[in-house]
Amino acid sequence: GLSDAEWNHVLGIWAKVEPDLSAHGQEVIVRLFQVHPETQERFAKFKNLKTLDELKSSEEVKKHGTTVLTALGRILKQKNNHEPELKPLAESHATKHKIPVKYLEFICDIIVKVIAEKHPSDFGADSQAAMKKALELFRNDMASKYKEFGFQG
Ligand code: BLA
Repeated sequence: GLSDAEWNHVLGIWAKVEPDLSAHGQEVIVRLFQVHPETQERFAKFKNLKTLDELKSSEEVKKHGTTVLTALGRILKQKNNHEPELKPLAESHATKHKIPVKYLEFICDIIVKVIAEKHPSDFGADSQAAMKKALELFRNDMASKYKEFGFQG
């Protein structure tokens, strides 16, 4: 788990992300699709978006980015007592969307990078390390729940 100091880092930087959650979320999704195009293919609703311009100007992409970071924020705020939030997410991702754990790793790495770019002076080495640890916990718990739902991930 994370120490109290580490959770303070995680929730401290999250408080800086939240006022502009949708811009962060949009950037994360656009970057995910650019760096790992195979991830975009998982979204029936984004199949029509071909160019970077189209991705950047899509309200639906922005909306999905907001959904993702809102859910992640709720989970982080539970400080690892996230079972009630995590379970339905793991279920939909295991049985409906079928999202490999590898893709969760891709998006988590991008989330850290986007926060680092947008908040260079508030997201120092200790905060980054704490956030990476929290996201690793999230991913590991998703992976073990996946198995309970019969998805090897
Ligand atoms: C949908 N993803 C969702 C939803 C939530 C999240 C809350 C809507 C409710 C649901 O279907 O369960 C949450 N998505 C997250 C979180 C992360 C995230 C917390 O990416 C990451 C921290 N889901 C993934 C990844 C992909 C993904 C990596 O975790 C793609 C590579 C796909 N999520 C995905 C898809 C949907 C979805 C395809 C359905 C989108 C739709 O058609 O509306």
